[in-house]
Amino acid sequence: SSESRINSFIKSKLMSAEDIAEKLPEKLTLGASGFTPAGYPKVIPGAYAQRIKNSKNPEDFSINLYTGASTGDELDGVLARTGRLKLKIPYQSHPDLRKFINQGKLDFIDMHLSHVSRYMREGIFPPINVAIVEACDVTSDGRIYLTNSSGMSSTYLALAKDIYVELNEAHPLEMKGLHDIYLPELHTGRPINIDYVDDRIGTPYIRVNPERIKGIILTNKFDSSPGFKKPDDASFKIANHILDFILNEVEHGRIPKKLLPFQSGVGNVANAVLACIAKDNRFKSIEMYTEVIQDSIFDLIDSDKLRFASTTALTFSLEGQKRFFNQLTELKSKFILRPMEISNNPEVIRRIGLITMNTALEADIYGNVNSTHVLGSAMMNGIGGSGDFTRNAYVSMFMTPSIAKGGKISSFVPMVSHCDHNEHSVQIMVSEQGLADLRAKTPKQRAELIIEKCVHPMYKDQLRDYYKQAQRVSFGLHTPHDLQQALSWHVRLQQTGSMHPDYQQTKTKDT
Ligand code: 0RQ
Repeated sequence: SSESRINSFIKSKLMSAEDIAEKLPEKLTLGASGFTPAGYPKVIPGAYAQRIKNSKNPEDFSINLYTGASTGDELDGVLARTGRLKLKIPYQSHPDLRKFINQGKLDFIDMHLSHVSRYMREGIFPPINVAIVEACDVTSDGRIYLTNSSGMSSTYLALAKDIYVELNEAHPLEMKGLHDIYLPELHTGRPINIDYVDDRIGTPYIRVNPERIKGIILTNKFDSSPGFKKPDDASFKIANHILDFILNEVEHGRIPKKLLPFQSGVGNVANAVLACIAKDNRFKSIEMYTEVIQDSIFDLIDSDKLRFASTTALTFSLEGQKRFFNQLTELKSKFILRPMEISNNPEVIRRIGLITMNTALEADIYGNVNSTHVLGSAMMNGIGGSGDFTRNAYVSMFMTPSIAKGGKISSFVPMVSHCDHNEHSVQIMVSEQGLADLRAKTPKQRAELIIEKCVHPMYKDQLRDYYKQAQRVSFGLHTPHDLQQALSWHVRLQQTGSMHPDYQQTKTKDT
């Protein structure tokens, strides 16, 4: 109950959100808890935005916002809409943020999540003056117990001059113990001692000097994660190709019978894979070493297949959060939340050996993947952890529906308009059409496989024609390209609204 949670230390620090907002500097470089809409501060940012709104000189304010990943509207959205947000690091997916970034009004640095902590600690970014974290408990000796995500909190708390805490009583105190906080030393290169997904190497809390905690507010709010969207037909087809592939690898002894831990990105397809594993009797016990766990984990729990899940965030719908809290006693032994420097750490990923599954916006015939930039120029969300996992995976897979926007866009193109994951890191390509195993293949063999297995029938001939033409005019014949035509599909999309030559843009009344 709220009575037992509020110890004398917390009581001595209690403030209102408005009072805290008044104390924050006008030039604010904020390190906030939260990774996806999970475990982020939900009230103080709104109070600060209100202060800016009420101010006679709003242009005196400027905000740099550092988080774990994207967060909820109460942080990312609210601060974006002040118009005073100048810099966002390292990931976002909020429509308002995205709009400002693509209008060129907001700086966004898109980076591998595993690099963020080091860059921050080395002082490469403008220094943090304030950290705000959501916690479920704070002790008088300065132990802070986080909520639904770990993200960057340990780094930001270590670096910030002033610390403010949103003590969120929606989270049971039993959350204490879920986290395993450990930050590798800089420059020493000592091993991070995680050999198995369930190894613990740190503490269940972040310890700070209690004098740096300048204020605490009480809240009682669930994360505003979007509801759980049921996977669509294409996602289930992709999932089934992936399961068949994994079982074939087991048969050939390349993946052990007890499988390898999975990493999976967010979204439709990732959820479908877990739903299919839950239903498929050939899969008995699953481990996850990943950065985001979504509601689809409940399918594995209900089918008694979840052995263990290591993550940096629990991104549950409202129902999912309630269920998790209700079942915390039994579920706690199956989960660890780690700082994102550890959940995404290349050393650990490589040692454990992961099957990674991430989503592409588009891929080219040679297996280069664009996960971030529409038409090479407009930021979607960011690379997030997909690069950390892909590059270091035991088996790295990329999945995408073969077409987007009802067929106006082919997800498979002659040359990607931006490259996040290059041909050297991408091993398996999957669409609802089929799966291409690109390992130990030459570029030309990869092109033939991708065209044959992954491309939608409405774009197959067009891509075959490109590949033939490329072989005729290419400068070199190792990775043939027709440089005049390589980005012509994107140019056509920008000019006509579709990559398909037969598409006639239907003019709307107001154009
Ligand atoms: O837009 O809904 O308006 O039609 O992109 O596409 O198919 O719903 O897929 O939600 O899984 O997102 C790559 C963006 C895929 C995501 C990306 C349009 C499409 C739709 C979304 P509409 P889908 P998803 C874990 C790991 C990078 C970070 C990452 C992502 C919308 O997975 O951000 O993996 N990944 N992190 O219509 C233009 C194309 C398109 C296209 C699809 N070629 N051109 N638009 N769309 N293909 C998470 C973290 O790291 C925190």
